[in-house]
Amino acid sequence: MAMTSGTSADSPEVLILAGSESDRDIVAKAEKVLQAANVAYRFEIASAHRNPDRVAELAGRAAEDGFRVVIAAAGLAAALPGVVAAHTTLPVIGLPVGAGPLRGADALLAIVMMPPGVPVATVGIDNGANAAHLALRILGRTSKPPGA
Ligand code: AIR
Repeated sequence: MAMTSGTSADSPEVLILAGSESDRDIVAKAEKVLQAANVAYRFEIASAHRNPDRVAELAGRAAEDGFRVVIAAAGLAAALPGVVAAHTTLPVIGLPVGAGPLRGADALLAIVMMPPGVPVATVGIDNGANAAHLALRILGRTSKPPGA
């Protein structure tokens, strides 16, 4: 189901954050995989640069809210996954979005180059499906690649 902000079911285990509504199509690839696996998630738009307090609040209470893993999608100077990881000890999966003139190379490097002790697991540019597959593995669920 498509959500700009909302929850696919009670007690969602996956929190999906995106820096902008413009990241929606990439996030949809992750949602599709989670829906196929029957894993509940909540999706919110929150930008590390435009709404830093909101990001800190969502990430800071994610564990006590019952989430077990966070997927954070952003393009350009994609600070979101790293900032989320700074505010939670939950595993964070960074999803670089291929926005702007550098087509995601900027976001990929920003997301993957985290300082020691504050890890972010990073998937390929625009690879929303792999972000969800990795989340499923962290949750101990099986996920099959297409065609398997
Ligand atoms: N972004 C939003 N706030 C901080 C960043 N890095 C990213 C979004 C999106 C891109 O900037 O994640 O990929 C463009 O956002 P917009 O809202 O201008 O379309």
